[in-house]
Amino acid sequence: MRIEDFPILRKTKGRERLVYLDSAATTQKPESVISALREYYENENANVHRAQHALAERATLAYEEARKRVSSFIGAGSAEEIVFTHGATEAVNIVAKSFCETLSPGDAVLLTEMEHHSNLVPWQMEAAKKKIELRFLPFNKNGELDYFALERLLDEKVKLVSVTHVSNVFGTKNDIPGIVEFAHSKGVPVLVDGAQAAGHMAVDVTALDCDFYAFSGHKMCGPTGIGVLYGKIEYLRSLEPVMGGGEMITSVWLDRAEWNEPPYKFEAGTPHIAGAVGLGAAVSYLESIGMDVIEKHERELTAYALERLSSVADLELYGPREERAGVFAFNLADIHAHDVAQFLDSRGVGIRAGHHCAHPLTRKLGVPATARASLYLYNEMKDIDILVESLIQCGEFFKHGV
Ligand code: C6P
Repeated sequence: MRIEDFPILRKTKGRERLVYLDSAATTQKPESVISALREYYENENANVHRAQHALAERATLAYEEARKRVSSFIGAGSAEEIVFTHGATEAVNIVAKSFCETLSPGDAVLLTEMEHHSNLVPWQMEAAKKKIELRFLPFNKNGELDYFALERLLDEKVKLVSVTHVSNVFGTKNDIPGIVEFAHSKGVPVLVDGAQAAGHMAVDVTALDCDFYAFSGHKMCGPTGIGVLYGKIEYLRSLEPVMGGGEMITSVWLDRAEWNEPPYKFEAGTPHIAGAVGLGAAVSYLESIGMDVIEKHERELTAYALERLSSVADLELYGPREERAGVFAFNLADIHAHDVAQFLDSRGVGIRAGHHCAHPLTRKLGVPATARASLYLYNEMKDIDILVESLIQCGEFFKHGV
């Protein structure tokens, strides 16, 4: 719908334009984000919160303005609740490291079997250090969480739940309000990994009532290297910082230091200022279209893709048939997913193949890898037609060699 806003998508390969179906890995950037980065470096570049000169003031204003935009975009209570990070991965690591410091041996953290490594490995690292038990909510054959198992798994040992909003393999939209309500009824806070949700659907952390929400700018039209940890202010105030350095302190002596207020307490060192400005521009871009419009567009594309993909012979599609995002992991006959991706690339269609940084999920499916096509606001029905035609050709090619 908005291809003309994205310079990289306006380019053509031969006579054809690229059909980009790898937005779950990273999204393309609109002109307005690219020019915000350029504008920042040309007119405002300086370090933030440090110097008294005019440029430093402009840079600080731009950085803090971006924080306010992000805060309002996700419905946070205030900009203090927005910590800028490198991405969703760093955001989860901050909570894992800091929160697990408050736990005792024998305490448990509840995750799910469909987590991306970013919401699994940080917990494994802390669990090993602190002798914390990790528990996993299982998924069923449709790639949906077994919510009945919550009753059994979420007992008094569990001190935190951390779950993905949308699966980066199945496209499952998890019932976050239900999980939060149940966890809170037991006094347990919830971290949501929103890497595949933010920028695709309207996210309101206040309505979700989650305690932490992590996401990456580059998956929602923003630059790489910038992301967000939203945390309820009471948690950000009480948790200890995990990285020391400039910016995160108010006073330092040779033997000790006093921490700054949140969010600065969690932003040690010079931040990715231009990245934050670019993320602010991405938020403005998405808001100018309207998150409801984006969500509707993706819902229509997803329904169309489900229908078209089901017509491809020998294609096994993973994940739910309903209530899912535009992320489609599949295998085609007995052709290796990497071969499928390579064949499609030769037709100008970019998809991803592999384990999608979710080894335990892929292992449970019993396959070495899956191919994955993922959609965003700039995709059209025609892209899905091209994907399906290319998959049919791929099947024929590997069957008959033509
Ligand atoms: N998934 C994918 O192709 P970073 O790398 O920090 O921006 O995002 C990590 C991350 C966390 N959670 C989920 C659910 C994710 O999907 C991702 C990133 C990409 O699926 C790259 S592996």
